[in-house]
Amino acid sequence: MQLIGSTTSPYVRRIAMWAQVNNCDLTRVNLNIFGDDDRPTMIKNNPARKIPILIDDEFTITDSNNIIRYLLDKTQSTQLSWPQENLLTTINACNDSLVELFLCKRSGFDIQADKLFFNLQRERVEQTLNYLNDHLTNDEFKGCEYLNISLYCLLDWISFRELVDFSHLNELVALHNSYENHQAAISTDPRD
Ligand SMILES: N[C@@H](CCC(=O)N[C@@H](CS)C(=O)NCC(=O)O)C(=O)O
Repeated sequence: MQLIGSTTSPYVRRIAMWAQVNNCDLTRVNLNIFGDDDRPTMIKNNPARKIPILIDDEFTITDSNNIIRYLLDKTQSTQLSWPQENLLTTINACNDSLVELFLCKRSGFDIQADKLFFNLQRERVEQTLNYLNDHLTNDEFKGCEYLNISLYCLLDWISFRELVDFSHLNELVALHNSYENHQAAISTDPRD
């Protein structure tokens, strides 16, 4: 199976890390998705023009939520429960808002400006991080490897891109630190 993505995307990294931990053999195809050379490969495989994309022989699956569902099924692993799906949605909401803000910043906007769009994203990021900090020690969070990996990838991307300060959120800091010597975290580090 091929995982089409980039080395920096937190959505791609969570799939790559989960696959590595679960001995699921994925060949990574890393693209510069905004570059003229690589962009056609992404567009050809996903009309929504986003990564990650998984290719399993003739079958193409887009979106990290669908990809993990497919891989859990294929490896006969337990799917996420509904409460776990809700927690994943919360992680994704935070991640999506940060991606939007990151792209706005790269486009030259002042993302600290008092504008409805920026205010909504900043509010969502702050509140979802608070919520996750309060809930990640719950059994349903702790019991789900994919949730832990997904949140770690978000937090490490926040650190890597210096997006927001979460140093006052002790449980998030503890989770981030807990992956420091984790082999799959090291081998998928976007800084390399
Ligand atoms: N819901 C998607 C989000 C994926 C996503 O936002 N990927 C980013 C990279 S981190 C992307 O491809 N962005 C391209 C764009 O926004 O044009 C998923 O879970 O896979």
